[in-house]
Order: sequence, then structure tokens, then C-alpha cells
Amino acid sequence: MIKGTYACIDAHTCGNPVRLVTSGHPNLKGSTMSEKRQDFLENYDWIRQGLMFEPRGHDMMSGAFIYPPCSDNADAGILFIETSGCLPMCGHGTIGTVTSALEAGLITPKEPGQLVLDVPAGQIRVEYQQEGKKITSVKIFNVAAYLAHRDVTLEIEGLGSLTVDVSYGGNYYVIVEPQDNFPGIDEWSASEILQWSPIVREAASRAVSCIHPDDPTVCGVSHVLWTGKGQEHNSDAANAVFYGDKAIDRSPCGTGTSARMAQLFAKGHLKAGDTFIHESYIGSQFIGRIEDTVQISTPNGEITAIKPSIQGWAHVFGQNTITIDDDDPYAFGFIV
Ligand code: PYC
Repeated sequence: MIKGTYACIDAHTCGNPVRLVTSGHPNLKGSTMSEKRQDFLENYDWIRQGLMFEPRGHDMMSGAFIYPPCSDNADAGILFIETSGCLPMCGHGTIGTVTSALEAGLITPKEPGQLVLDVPAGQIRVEYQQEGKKITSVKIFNVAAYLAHRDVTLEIEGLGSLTVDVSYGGNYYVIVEPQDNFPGIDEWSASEILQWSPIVREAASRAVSCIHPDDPTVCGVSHVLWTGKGQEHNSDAANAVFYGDKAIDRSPCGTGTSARMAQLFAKGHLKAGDTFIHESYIGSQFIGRIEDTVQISTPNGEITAIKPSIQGWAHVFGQNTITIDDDDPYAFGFIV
């Protein structure tokens, strides 16, 4: 029997997929996107599994549903769906969702050229540029980002010790810079990144606690950001961001770029007003910027967080109607 039919717009943001689901939305309980995210995870996660995992998706698949705004000043709400779960915030997902939704006329901005969006991690603002019907650039003014834990030493069996930072940019990231047991992503293969990332994420999760001071449902280290130099002449740095079970982000990762700028700010390597061009594993770029700073209260006391922005682009490449039929043995996907 068919459990659900989902019209989708398929796009990619700087190489990473974004499947915007435009029909078949479950009616979610809650007055914020964070509460709606909890309801989705408890009652409708099978939709995410069916749309994201093989055979309808793949390791890197991600997407979103657009909901009516939760706040009076917002234009819309976004629920992110990914192979890794429902992220509190997703930068490449927002850029793809905004591009697809505006090009298809699914959102009518209150103010031309900008949007206010409720997301599970809080509220974000977006400025976009347009040529005719095509959205050519999307800049996200992200939630506040901060360095949560610095210089944490992890003992990784088979690799040795790694000293890492853990930083928040909408999700919590373990950030690994080149050091004795990690030469940098330029000298590691994708299979080395995929081999060590889950072990490093697990070790960091045991070593430190990450709970967002404003919303305890935003918690836990979910991503590992390995760093390197970058190949493009104007990149400030490159990354390989690992998420889910087997994914390396093809985009430069918006929340990862925010977390990285917060780490570099806290360690004195970037200051307010600086830009930071971040390169992905496939060479695509986001322009990050520290727009401002803000004081936030954390369990370790009052700290200075950054207000980051990330700018990138997306391309729409297809329309798709997907059914999830529970007579199909792989209705809810599989992981190999
Ligand atoms: O762009 O924030 C991002 C993101 C998170 C996971 C994959 N991409």
C-alpha cells in the first residue's frame, strides 16, 4: 500500500544534493521548528529514511520541507532531512531550499531580496540575488557560532593521539587540524577520512558534552571537519566534512564553515569583519564572513560568539515524484 507520495525539486548546492519536498508534508505538532523537528523524529522519521537512503537517495542525500513560519516576522520555516537525521541547521540545505523555493514561486518574500526563516536551531536571515527567474547567490546570516571545547586530546586506537577543538555553527563539529597523526586532507584519501571519522566522532562524544545553552534538543557532536590548505588560489582553507555514516560533504558546509570561523575567532586567527573563503572536498567554495560578535551564556560562563554569514549558490536540475509503498521491501531505504 502507498504510504506517501512526495513531489520533490532536486538541486545541488556547490555539489551537495538538496531534495526539496513540495508535497506530502506531515502535519507536525509544535509551535517552533525545534518542536516540529522532535515530532517529525518521533512519528515520521520513516519519510526521511524513504527519501534519503538508497534506493531513492544515497549516502550524501539531504533535503528539506518548507513549513509556514512559526514567528510573526518570518517568511517560512524549514525542516531539514538528511541521511544523518534532521539537523538543527544546514547551510547547504538552506541555500538549495531557498533557490528551489524562490525559483518555483513557493515562497513570497515580505521584503524583496531577503527572507527570514525559522529553523530548528533558531532564526536565520537570508539575502539573495536574482537574474530573471534564476537565483544566482544566497547569503545566510546564521545562528550564533561559538567554540565549545578547545585543545581536547583524543586517543584513537590505530592512529594515535589527536588534539581537536569542538565548535558549534548550527551543529557541533569536531575540528581536526594537521598535526603528527594527521597530515591534512590534501595528503589523506577519502577512504582514510571515512575510516577514521566515526571513531574520532565517537571519541569526542565520550570526551566532551555538547548541549546548546538555548535548546537542549540541539546537542551532541554530529560532524567531523578535517582541514587542509585548499587547491583554489583564493581559498583560505579547505575541509572534508564527515556526517552520517559514510558522507563527505561535497559543498564547503555552511554550519561547518560557521563552526570553523568561530574556532579561528576564539583562537585569535580571525576577527569581526574578516572574510574566510572555504573550499569543499571537490573544490567548490563558500564565502564566510564574521559579521559581528555577541555575548552568550554557556555552562562554562559568558563567552563571545560570532554572528557568521555564508554565501554560496545552488542549481536546480530536476523534478521528481517519489512514492513510498510499504509493499516495497526497501520502502524505508537501507544502508550497506
Ligand atoms: O552545509 O551545513 C551544511 C551541511 C551540514 C551537513 C552537510 N552540509
